[in-house]
Amino acid sequence: MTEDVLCAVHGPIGLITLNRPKALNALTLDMIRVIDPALRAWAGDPGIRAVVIRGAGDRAFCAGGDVRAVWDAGKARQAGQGDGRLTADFFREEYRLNRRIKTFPKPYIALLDGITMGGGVGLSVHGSHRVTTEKTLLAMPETGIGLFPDVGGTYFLPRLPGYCGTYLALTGARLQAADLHYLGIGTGHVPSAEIDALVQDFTRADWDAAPDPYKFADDITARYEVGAGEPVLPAWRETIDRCFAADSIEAILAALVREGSEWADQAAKTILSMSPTSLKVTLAQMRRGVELTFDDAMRLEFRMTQAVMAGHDFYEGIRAVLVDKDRSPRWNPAGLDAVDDGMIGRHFALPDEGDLTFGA
Ligand code: QUE
Repeated sequence: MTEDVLCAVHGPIGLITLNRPKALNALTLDMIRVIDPALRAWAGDPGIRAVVIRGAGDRAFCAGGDVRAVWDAGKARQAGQGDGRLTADFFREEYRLNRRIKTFPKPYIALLDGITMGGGVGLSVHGSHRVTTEKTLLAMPETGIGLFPDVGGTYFLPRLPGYCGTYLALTGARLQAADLHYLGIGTGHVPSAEIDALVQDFTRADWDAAPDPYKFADDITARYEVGAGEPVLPAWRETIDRCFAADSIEAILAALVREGSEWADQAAKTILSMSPTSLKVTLAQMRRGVELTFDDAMRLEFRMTQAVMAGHDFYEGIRAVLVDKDRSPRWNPAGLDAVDDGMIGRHFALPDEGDLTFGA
């Protein structure tokens, strides 16, 4: 057992507390292996009316998956030590958990009171409710570590308004609460100082008296509701839709340069710092994702992880961002022109591991 996540019943509420505050509550395989069976049990327990998930500490909901541990396993395997099993098991079980949240038959309320990236987005975006605060900061930053926006990014990003999902996926842009509400990701906004009171209200509420538990969750949140402020995305929305609709990274960059604005120049600069392979794979992923069911999207992502684990940039990205922290990754291939269609296509091919399967 692990203390890194706490699953407890408080009256009608199943409460999940991600409990690695020093690691910004980054999600480990051990934590996944606690959360998934808890959700399965609570789904079938008539005494549980809703699930609330939050992060411990005052900084983060969840900074992502424990990609450092995956990196360690992959590096060890490359050195002929260990079987590297975590490089498949972590993603397989994380994506099954994402699906359990997507299909959870009761209100699932994520309290995004702090940093929410990658795997943390996967623990929240597929549920029914996301409460933001003035501390919420959400991003899908994986192109910066040689990965791609996974945990269901294939499904939810192409379904955001216009081409905002492609913009978020390629640039890893960090969004505050107001923009999350503009995009339809936020479902309520409360002061960070009221989060404990809100949790207590969820646990003390008379859910039996509520005809619609989903509306009831909103009504309880509304007791503390304040305005999330003014979003910044609307000002860039026409630019985003003009530029990020293009069908190649090179064309998106050219469109951004044509805009001739400070904002577009900054977006282009950010994109040029990301893994060229990740960028091209991610754009293909976004375009495929529009037409996929959730399950097909997760199967595709699992395929993509296994190609990434067999490649170079993930190891270099984690080295630069989380291990050496020099923030100077040396991508290989180093330029967009050197990433050919065959390399992209291999990311969507059936891996040795076989496809991701879903049990009962
Ligand atoms: C991109 C990412 C992640 C990231 C940084 C990126 C990510 C992730 C972490 C992270 C942060 C703090 C920790 C930790 C992991 O950082 O997915 O263990 O303590 O989990 O640029 O995708």
